[in-house]
Amino acid sequence: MIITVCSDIGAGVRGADQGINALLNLSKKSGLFDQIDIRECVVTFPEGFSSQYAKHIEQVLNISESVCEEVWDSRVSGHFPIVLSGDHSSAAGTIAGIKKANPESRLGIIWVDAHADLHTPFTSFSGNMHGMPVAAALGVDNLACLLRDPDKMTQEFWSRLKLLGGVFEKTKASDVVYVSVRDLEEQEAYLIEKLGIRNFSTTELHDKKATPLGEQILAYLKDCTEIYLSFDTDCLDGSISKGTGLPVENGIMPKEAEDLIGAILQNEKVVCFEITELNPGLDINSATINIVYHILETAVEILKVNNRLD
Ligand SMILES: [Mn+2]
Repeated sequence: MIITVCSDIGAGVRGADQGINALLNLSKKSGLFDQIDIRECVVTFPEGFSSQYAKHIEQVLNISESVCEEVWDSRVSGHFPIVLSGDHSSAAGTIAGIKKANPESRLGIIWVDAHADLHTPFTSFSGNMHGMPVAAALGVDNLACLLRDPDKMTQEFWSRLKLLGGVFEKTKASDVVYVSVRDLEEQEAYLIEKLGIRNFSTTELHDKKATPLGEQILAYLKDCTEIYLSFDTDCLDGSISKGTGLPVENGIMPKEAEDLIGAILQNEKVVCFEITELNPGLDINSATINIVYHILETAVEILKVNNRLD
């Protein structure tokens, strides 16, 4: 099942909501999603509360609730949801939906991204919500790195975001794996160090090669009963990821991304895959779109072969 989340409200640079249609248009031409159910999350909520500490947080919460419900419904009906989202803030909803469908599960998270997305309204300088979903999933505030003094309303909405899906701590830091995270702010670096989150660097990926690294990541998460794989377009090398809000050098090359995603999706513990932060308005000659579409194609083919996609 495909679940779309056409929102860019959590990003600093707007336009990632168009990335979903770009992928859907290519899929129509090739028939990639023929016979696959496509569901659309509700994203048209009124603007609501917003603050400099957490921009559009009420709308992000409402959209995340909608994502949570769709992913939950998909999981309890026995489907494998591929989530195509605009900005990465939606992942708080995706993770909540997976956990709500199976609260007893030990959920592992593989976060392939240039950024750790580990900020909170207490530590974020920009207040952009797409930098916060991993912190929300872990249920952390990171008060040791207090940079901001969010108002009561912001704190209340943040608490609700952390509690999405009815479970406070959706995953443990030891069950989170970063791949290619390389653009860290000091508050995030502090948490990664303090919580001991494993970050497989781009150099490790280049050296070990993508397929063995994928297997190593799965071995690292061997005690998890379910795994969520999140792919942020900006994990790709800055030279080929112009079509994303925050391109960063020293990233993943297309073939590596395909092989890595392919190796991970072979594991049946993986229950959901998300692709996010594709911004066609910034893309030159559709280079990034074509790369991301090819990764999506690879993922769909593997899941189809394994009879996991319908
Ligand atoms: Mn991200």
